[in-house]
Amino acid sequence: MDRMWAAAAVGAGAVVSCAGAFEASIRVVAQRASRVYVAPGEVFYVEALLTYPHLVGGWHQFAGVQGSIVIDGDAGSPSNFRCFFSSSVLIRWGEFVGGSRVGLDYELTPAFFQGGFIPPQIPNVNGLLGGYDLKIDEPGEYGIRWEPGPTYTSVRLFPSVQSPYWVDAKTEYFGTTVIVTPCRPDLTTTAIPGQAGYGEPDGVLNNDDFAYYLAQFAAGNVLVGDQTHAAIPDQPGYGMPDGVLTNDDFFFYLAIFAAGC
Ligand SMILES: [Ca+2]
Repeated sequence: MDRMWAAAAVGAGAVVSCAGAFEASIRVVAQRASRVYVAPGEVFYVEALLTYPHLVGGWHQFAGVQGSIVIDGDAGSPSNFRCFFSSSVLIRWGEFVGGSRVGLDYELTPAFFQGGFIPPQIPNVNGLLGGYDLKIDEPGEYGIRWEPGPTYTSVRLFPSVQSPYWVDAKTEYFGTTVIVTPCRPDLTTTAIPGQAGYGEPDGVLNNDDFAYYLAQFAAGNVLVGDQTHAAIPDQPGYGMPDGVLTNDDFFFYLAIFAAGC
């Protein structure tokens, strides 16, 4: 066994001194993004992606994962569940509860260790834990996140499929936000901060919405101001927030405001 593994194993909470080697993340995205706007009933694609350092030389050949893709209020109706890894004795896919996928369970039975991912042979690769199409009819803002399972509160890394040793990786979780709206430029009820309905859409598009956007944009509020990646329709990323606030966002909002609902 590799010396780093000898120092770090086994499932006993041993101190890990090799920074980075035992870190992992699980990221849930919608339409590949951490924030997305959709119309009521519009189908969008949800994925949960696993990342961990797949180091050349025999470490981390296997990752154990357990958990669920959970949506606020279990909203929506899903279809077309798929997984990069084919279904096998290693993988139990769980069930849908509304739009949530509950019990997405990658667990080997009946061997002496549990776990379930053999990554492609590429360093630091993203592995698709699971993905599916989802549609939500009710307007609102919905968080979608990974919820670790009862047994594995983090990603477990194994040096090989057969190994009885493992390390609980330091695992980061990232979620996504889906904004379901029948009228995207409708952002607020009033333009006056502190009044009821400030920052809450009311189904009416008027100058208050424009004033509200302008104020949020000027204040550098990325969560409202960031609306698009590209400036030109038909360019990749048009209408897709990218986490960066630029003048393109302002001109995009201007365009959708002028187009009306
Ligand atoms: Ca409004």
